[in-house]
Amino acid sequence: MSETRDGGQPLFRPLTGRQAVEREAELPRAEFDASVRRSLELGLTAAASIRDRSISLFVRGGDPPAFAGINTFLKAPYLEDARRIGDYDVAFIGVPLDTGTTYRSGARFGPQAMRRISALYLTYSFEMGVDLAEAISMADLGDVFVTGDLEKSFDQITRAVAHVRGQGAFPVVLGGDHSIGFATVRGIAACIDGNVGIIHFDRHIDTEEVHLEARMHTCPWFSATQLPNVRPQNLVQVGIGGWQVRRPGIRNARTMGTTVLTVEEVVEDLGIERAAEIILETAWKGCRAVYLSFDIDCIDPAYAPGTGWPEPGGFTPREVSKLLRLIAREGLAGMEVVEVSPPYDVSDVTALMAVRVVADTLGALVVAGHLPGRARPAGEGLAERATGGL
Ligand SMILES: [Mn+2]
Repeated sequence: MSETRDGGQPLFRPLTGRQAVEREAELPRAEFDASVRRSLELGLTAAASIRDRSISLFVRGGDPPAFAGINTFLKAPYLEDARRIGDYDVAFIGVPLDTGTTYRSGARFGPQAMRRISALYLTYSFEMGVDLAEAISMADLGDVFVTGDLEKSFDQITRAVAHVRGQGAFPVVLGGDHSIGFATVRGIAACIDGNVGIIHFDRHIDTEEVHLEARMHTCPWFSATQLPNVRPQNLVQVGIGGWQVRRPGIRNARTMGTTVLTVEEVVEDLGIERAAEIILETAWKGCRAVYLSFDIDCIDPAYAPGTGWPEPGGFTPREVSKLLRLIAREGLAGMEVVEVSPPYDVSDVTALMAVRVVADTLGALVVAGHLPGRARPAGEGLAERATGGL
């Protein structure tokens, strides 16, 4: 906007949307071009009548219709050979487990639903001015082989996350119910030579020792903060409140000394920017790395109804996006999105929001320069030793 009324100062600052439109021209497209070449090679050339010769015969890459092709998360290549995950910056890991639920189940279908609806997303964010496919290499590792036994499934998840992180890739875990939070943190913590903080978004406190005789989805943070390098004073619980926060968990949180922020406190009392500062200061204090555990039920059920324990009064999607952008600026060691329960979802809106949480976080990590960036290698079998050879 250079027009002025009197030839003096511009009347308006340039509009954010206009700036974003201009900035798109600066983004590379080398990876996209390579994807087109690859799709023409592996997927064969199109029929003679097709004028756009970047279209292939079989969908293998490029810019196909969103509804075509085999679903992976954000169209990342499916990595069949898990030994090669160290070749990538980011690994998507499905954990289809919901035997830790205590009311509405269905989160075992979360990874499927998130992969399917992620077909709607491009890898480019207009406002952030980033194209994930150009900036970082991503692979979909498929799902962890979970079992009917919760504890054995935890061992599988820990081993999977430690493998990915130990190979230097950034793990993005697609849950699954929240019981997996203990197992994922155990995998991350095994790879970090120092303390690990946790930023936990949720309407529920999830700090019970056991519930229904097992470490259910009401329990992950009690066990996680018993790990040698994970301390309750670095656990920040964001969005807790309402009529579903079980009192045994509150008693434990009081003893443990976790930091708890309510929705109103974040949005109205502190404001999102000040809240983000407090969250970061608490999680990072004395730590080498911070893990993000995002329960989709921290978002109001108006926007995210497809979940195990919907609790009215949660965050709006825009509030969450802003918080995530601020938090990711300091870097993360990995992340998970849990409690998406597709059988209770409406028009895939909950799964859609869960994908947005991942995309926003990855975009912010790229903008802040934390991705690409090789994870500090676990080295000398640190992960293997620390997980007790799980
Ligand atoms: Mn919850």
